[in-house]
Amino acid sequence: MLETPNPSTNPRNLYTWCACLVSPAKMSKKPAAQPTLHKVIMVGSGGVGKSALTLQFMYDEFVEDYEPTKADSYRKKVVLDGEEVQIDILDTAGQEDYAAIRDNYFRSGEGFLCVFSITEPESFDATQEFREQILRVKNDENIPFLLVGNKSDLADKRRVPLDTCRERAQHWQVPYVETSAKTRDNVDKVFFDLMREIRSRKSDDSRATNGDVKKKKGKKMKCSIL
Ligand SMILES: Nc1nc2c(ncn2[C@@H]2O[C@H](COP(=O)(O)OP(=O)(O)OP(=O)(O)O)[C@@H](O)[C@H]2O)c(=O)[nH]1
Ligand SMILES: [Mg+2]
Repeated sequence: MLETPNPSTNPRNLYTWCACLVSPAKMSKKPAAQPTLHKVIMVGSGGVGKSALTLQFMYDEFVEDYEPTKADSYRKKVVLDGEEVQIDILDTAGQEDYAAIRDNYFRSGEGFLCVFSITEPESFDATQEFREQILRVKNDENIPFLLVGNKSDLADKRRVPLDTCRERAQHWQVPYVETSAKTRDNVDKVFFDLMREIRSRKSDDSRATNGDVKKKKGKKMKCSIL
């Protein structure tokens, strides 16, 4: 039969009992630092492969069936250039029925994978609208953003010329990458490249903020002398 430790009679049990109540993490003064979180949003028309890319990245599997998404979110720890970080992926709905709720989702994003299918010119045209909506909501021309031409395995069904895709990306001054959620080609690349852009953006922002704080502090001191 198992005995309940009695701290009053056995000093060894006292230690065990205390250890049960207070976990080592709580006993230490500094809480363990959480890995940096990078928030990525998948955007693009219905059926272009946003969910397939996300699921391939998350679980290394390709889903053949098409089930339109409402909104799904995923989180995973990854190692980005030697640093452990967390990626948070919000896979949004491409179907027009859900267009009205996009603003709210876009607001929370730190970086965007704007996906179209190289087999479907309408989905390429739609990237223009997605980009405009993102810039409007984020109010930031330099928001981390990749243009992604998916379904590169279907080269014989290609209907958006490579040059046209590159031109648009060049015009927007964003990277252009072709992926296949089916073969996994460039899947890791687009998520990792975007995280690098987000990381570099965050470090620029924090430098700018520190600069502002110093400036403000300087101004404050001047005022107090006057
Ligand atoms: N051959 C091929 N098929 C793909 C690829 N990516 C996605 N598909 C297929 O395209 C269909 C639509 O993919 P989804 O990932 O569900 O599309 P989605 O962009 O998430 O669509 P919504 O959720 O409606 O916005 C599915 O049948 C997928 O299997 C790809 O790279 N190659
Ligand atoms: Mg989907």
